[in-house]
Amino acid sequence: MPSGMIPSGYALVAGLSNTGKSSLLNALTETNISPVALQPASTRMPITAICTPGNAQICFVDTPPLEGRYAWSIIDWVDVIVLLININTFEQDLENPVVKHFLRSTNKKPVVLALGKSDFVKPEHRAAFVTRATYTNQFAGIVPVIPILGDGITELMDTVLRNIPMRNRLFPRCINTLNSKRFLISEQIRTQLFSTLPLEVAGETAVQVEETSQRDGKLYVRANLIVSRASSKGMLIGRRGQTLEHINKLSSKAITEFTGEKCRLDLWVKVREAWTENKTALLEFGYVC
Ligand SMILES: Nc1nc2c(ncn2[C@@H]2O[C@H](COP(=O)(O)OP(=O)(O)OP(=O)(O)O)[C@@H](O)[C@H]2O)c(=O)[nH]1
Ligand SMILES: [Mg+2]
Repeated sequence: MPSGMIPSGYALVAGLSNTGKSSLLNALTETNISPVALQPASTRMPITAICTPGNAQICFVDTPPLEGRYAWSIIDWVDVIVLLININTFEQDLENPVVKHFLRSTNKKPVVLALGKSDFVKPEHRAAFVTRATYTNQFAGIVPVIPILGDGITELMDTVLRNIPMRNRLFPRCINTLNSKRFLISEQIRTQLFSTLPLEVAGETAVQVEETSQRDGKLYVRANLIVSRASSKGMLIGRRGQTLEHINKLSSKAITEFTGEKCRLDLWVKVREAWTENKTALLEFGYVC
């Protein structure tokens, strides 16, 4: 084998909405890079995190739910697919037309089945679920996982690693993500909107990070929350600015946890009428239209 060759490649994390894909990416890469949320379809663009088990490199790609089209579009450039399906519903979910079609589209790439939310099943019963799953498809591995507790993560990592090809290093040693820091910070803020605002308003609010810099030993972030209707502005700000202050507090905490730097966040609310119906604005704010 030529010198310099190491296991280096991409692993796609795919699954139906709210199965725990972002939680899984964070557990695999021991980061908080991908925001986790209670409500479905919270991830809207891929989030990447590169980890280095041993001398290897794996770039995990967290994707929006399979019900959308993003995960499908990158099948061709990944080496392994981790399909995350909840343990309790895996038989029905593997019969779901979207999942079936996705599995047919994987072009013979190795697919590792991760049985998520395994805490819903007693530990002594999990092996039986794995056995049942082996009869459903030709998986490169089947691993029960509980991302929020870290259970099954080492086994899943080993299974993925076995399917990563040997090649020259794909990623420079100094990087741990392919996303920009501004984008990742904007996603941390965007996720907090969903736990604070009515779903409809949160869904129509874009986050645009305008500045990240160092000030007084802290990470300074200035961001705009862009609403699509003037009537939503008041809702975002709240009585005497209380709602905005709450969003600021939650977001600063999330950014600090993600970056490891104490954050000072400056949030501004702006109106851009009907931006959700404007293709240029959608692209500008990072949405696939
Ligand atoms: N009980 C339990 N909850 C989990 C587990 N993994 C994730 N969750 C929870 O499931 C919810 C969704 O988690 P996410 O990681 O955001 O799920 P996702 O698949 O990325 O969601 P979308 O991006 O919206 O499709 C959150 O409330 C998580 O805390 C698990 O193993 N067990
Ligand atoms: Mg997600």
